[in-house]
Amino acid sequence: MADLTLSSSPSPRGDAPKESSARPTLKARVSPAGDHAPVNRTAGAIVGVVSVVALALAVFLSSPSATTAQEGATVPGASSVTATGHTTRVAVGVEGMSFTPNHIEVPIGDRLIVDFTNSGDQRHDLVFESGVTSGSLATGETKELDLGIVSGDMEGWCSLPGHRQAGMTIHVQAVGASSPGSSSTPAPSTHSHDHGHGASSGPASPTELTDYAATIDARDPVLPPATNETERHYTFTVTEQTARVTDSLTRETWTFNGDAPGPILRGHVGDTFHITLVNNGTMSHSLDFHAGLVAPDNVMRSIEPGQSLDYTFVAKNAGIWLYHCSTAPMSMHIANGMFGAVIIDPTDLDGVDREYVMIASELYLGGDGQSADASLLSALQPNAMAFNGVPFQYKAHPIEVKTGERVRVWVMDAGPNLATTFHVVGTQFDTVWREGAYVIRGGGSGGGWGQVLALGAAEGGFVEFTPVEAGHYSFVNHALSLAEKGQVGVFEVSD
Ligand SMILES: [Cu+2]
Repeated sequence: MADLTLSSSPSPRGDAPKESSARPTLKARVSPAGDHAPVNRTAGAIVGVVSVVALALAVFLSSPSATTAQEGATVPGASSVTATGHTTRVAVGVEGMSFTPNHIEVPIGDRLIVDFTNSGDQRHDLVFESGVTSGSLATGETKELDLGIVSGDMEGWCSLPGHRQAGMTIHVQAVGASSPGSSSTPAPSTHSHDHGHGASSGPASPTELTDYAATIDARDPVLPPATNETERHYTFTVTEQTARVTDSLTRETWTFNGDAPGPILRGHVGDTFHITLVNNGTMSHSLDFHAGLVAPDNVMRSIEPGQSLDYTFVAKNAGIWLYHCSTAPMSMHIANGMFGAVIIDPTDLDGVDREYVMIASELYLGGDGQSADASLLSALQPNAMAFNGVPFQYKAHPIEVKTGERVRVWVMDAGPNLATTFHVVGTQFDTVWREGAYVIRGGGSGGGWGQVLALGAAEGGFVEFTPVEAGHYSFVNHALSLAEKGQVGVFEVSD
């Protein structure tokens, strides 16, 4: 069947247009007065020539300059295209976040068929710039993609959010193609799009975010005490939906139980957590509980839409432990909302009057209805920041506290990337507990005082303080450019 012989001809680039004499050829030219008599009249070759001529003419007619401007496009320069009558057939698989192979050389003029098998560990697709697509394939599924007559270099990629940026690209090189007017350097990526807005606020300004936060109910920041059962059962259901960010902007979110962050669980050292993960989304998802000490292999595996898995762990140690989806690219799954926390109380936790939880996270807002912008995400450049999922929500809806009340705030930095330095303006912390240990305890009784709980991505802890005067006490990520993007709220303290 297939002609799997790949051309060994020298580099086609930089050569003047010339016709190969090695094959019986049919030549299609953009010239309206083609004068080349076919020498090989197989039906397939004729169809190929007709379609190539039609395509070339369509491009030529719609944009006379297109034939020289589109490096790497499916239609080559204003030179000849040779239909060979051969078919090149290539099997493509997936390994991690790469296609294997990720580079295919095809003699120009061959018909290319790709047998794409998703041999990865989660759902993927394969899309070519011509529009040919496999659709989303589960692990193990195969789809034949008929790319037609190859008339020039061509790019392909996985279109699931973040997958292309994580490395899932494939390049089809048309061997024997000539590219008049082009240099010998490869065509540049067509998707290195420029985020030239620098320090601007991106698609949602702080004012727009705050105005929108004022129109919705804030997520309740109160952390209820742990209940007394020791066997705890929860179902985490993954869904994908659109969430509003401002009056004029929505984003795609992926969530556990419909909200980002997901459920905040709380228990005691020694409790057993029985989690059932249900994937009601359209792509692969998974779950990683930092609160558990288990081999990741089974419980943290990605599951398919419609599947579920049981994940049991014993909480052996105190902490505010992150959980998150661990399907690649993890940064994308977390940035889209797949994170939360499990709080396991230290055995010597003091009593307080008020107890809150703040989950810090980053938003990489792209176009309306889009999931996180993969370029901003890769560059660690969030354009909005949140406590408990919504930028500015506790600025728009201050948290009410009385003077003299002792306040504890648990803080988890869900990231996915940046640090959180949690500070409450106008207070000092008499107690700071970070990652399993008291850093400061007792304040005035000799234990020192603190101003910040500093947390890297996935770190957590808590602070305790007592406001002594009525007023408005902002709490911020003291990496202040991040506070200004939404990681700011207010304790409204009254007598
Ligand atoms: Cu996920």
